[in-house]
Amino acid sequence: RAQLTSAVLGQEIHYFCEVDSTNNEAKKLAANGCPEGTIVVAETQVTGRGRLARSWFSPFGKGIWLSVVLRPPFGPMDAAKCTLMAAVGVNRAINAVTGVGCGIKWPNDILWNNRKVVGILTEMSAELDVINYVVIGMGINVSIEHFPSELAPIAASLSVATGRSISRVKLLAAILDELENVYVLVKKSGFAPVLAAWRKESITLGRQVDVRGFDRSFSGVAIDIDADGALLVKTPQGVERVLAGDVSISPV
Ligand code: BT5
Repeated sequence: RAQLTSAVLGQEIHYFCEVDSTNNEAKKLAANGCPEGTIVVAETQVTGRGRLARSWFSPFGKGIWLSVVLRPPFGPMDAAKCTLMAAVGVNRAINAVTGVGCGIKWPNDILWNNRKVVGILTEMSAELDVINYVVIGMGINVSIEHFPSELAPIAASLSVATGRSISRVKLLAAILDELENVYVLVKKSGFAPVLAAWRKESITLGRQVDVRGFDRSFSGVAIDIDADGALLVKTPQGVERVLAGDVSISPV
């Protein structure tokens, strides 16, 4: 705590050596009324999760496995944009602390050299049109040198990207600072400025993409995100709007 400079995020810290998933712990704490800004960090996760019941590789001491509890004053429709907001904050912190050039892939990945260094999983609890809490889970690969074979071609860590060791405490402090900055900005001015920042840091826009949605698949050029954070993809049939799904970027 002494090394953190954020005002609200990280005021309450729950640190675990081992946990099932920091998002699960954060959701329990949030449901029990923990204050906004409470964070959960762990050295390793036994069942770290991605979206759609995928697993997240979280080796001991080699990453920042982090969840942040927010109690935002906006409605459930805006929760998906929290992922984009978090991506902007984390990307800024990474680029500031490590100097490595990372970019954001819609909606929830930060990539270096086409390899994933960060995944973000936002989960929410809401009643009618009021958000009870949002948990933003972030997995940041800091010093993983060896990935399991299925991840080796698609994943990377920051120490490998930069060729030097990275202080997890420094990076965590920067992430909480930057996340707090973007969150304060959203509360003050709405999502438009943060979505504008997202566009600048995106590596998806302007690229040929393959979209695998829940019920459809197609290809086209990613041209923009709209005010809801949905990806707009231009296809020969017209512009398709993708609110959730997986996108792969075709090699140039
Ligand atoms: C994500 O899902 O990228 C969200 C990951 C969120 C992880 C954090 S860690 C702290 C918090 N607690 C949790 O339990 N989760 C959050 P998705 O877009 O569905 O991507 C998942 C896919 O990424 C997997 O199917 C693998 O292909 C790949 N993957 C798994 N572990 C990885 C890693 N460490 N680095 C890079 N890619 C990985």
